[in-house]
Amino acid sequence: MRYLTAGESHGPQLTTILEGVPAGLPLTVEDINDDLARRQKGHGRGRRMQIEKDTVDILSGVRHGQTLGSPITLAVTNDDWKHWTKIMGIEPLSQEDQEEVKRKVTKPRPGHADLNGAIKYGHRDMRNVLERSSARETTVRVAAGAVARKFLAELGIKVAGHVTEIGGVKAEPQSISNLDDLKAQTEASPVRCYDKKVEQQMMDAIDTAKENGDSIGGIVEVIVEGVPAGVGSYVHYDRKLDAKVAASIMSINAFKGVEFGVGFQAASLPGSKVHDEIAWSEERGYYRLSNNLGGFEGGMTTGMPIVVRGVMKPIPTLYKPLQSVDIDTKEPFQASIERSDSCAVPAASVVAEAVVAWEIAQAIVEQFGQDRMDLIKENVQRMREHAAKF
Ligand code: EPS
Repeated sequence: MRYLTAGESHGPQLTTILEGVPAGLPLTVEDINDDLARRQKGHGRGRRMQIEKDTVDILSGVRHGQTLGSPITLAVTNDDWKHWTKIMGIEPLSQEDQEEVKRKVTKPRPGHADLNGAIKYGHRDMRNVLERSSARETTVRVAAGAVARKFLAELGIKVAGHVTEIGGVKAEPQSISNLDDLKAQTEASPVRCYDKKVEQQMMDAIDTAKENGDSIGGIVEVIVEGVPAGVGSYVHYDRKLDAKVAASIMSINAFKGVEFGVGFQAASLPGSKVHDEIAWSEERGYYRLSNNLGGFEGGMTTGMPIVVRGVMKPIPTLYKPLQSVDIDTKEPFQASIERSDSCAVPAASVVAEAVVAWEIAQAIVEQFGQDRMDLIKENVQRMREHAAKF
């Protein structure tokens, strides 16, 4: 399976085409709209989210509520487009419009794609960069991920994401034994955090950042339960599933690092405190006595929950001026921007769920059969039985 996305932040719509989704998967717009609505929420979002009411149109690949195996096209309309029809118009500009649209973006924001993208593609108007590098694009990645989540649910695999840290305020670590409970708790939280004790502190940190014209980042965690052991491979660098999951997290706008299980703490722990001891029971088959490695050994799943975290830097579009250089005049200036989110970590946890769900679904389709949902189900079941008896 693979997908491409297209669309500018203030263009008419965002589109994704999903290729290779097996035939026979039940799919409706509700399956996708639920996740789109979840991505729009979160304390710290800016005014744009009041303009948009993200819902999907399924334009191909589904008939009578079932996938066909043909490419699935998903589209989300940008409601803000109506305010940008001239600036973002598709047709060449008329003489009179040229004056209005002349306001080129020549002042790159530190930390954003603006300057490097402009140098790379030769754009003297950096709007040509920022429109596509905007995190608005994650809308359709969440739509693609919702399809993957539906596929995984058919195989008894659950995916949940949550926020563990915002602006230095950390949730108390607790062992998570039930993803449905986690989902219920975090769904009710404006910062998607299970720890009620720090929720308010996180919101205060966001409010303070906003008052100061600043932004803050944080850490999100995604947990995937029910993946059979042995998905992925150790035989080649590009078949290691943990590497693919890591890349998917790093591909989310503003993400700067990834860890699995105990992650970077492993640097300071002895091997005896890191490696998960192996046990076997009639009921569970093989399992680990701990899950410090976050569900991966040797690029393959262990059958334990996958636990992956990503760190998001503060959003670089700030009200607080930062030093930069105008690309036309080469004069230094203090960048000051009008509209942005002060924190999008809660929304990013929904995006992280989506990209991880896609990678796991893609690995399963590749390993257990490509075309038909019924055959994939049988093959996954066979693999589970094989692992239990092994
Ligand atoms: C973004 C800037 C803001 C965010 C946007 C990402 O949009 P605008 O420039 O229209 O105010 O709201 O995120 C979304 C629109 C979204 O759907 O998540 C940026 O510069 O990356």
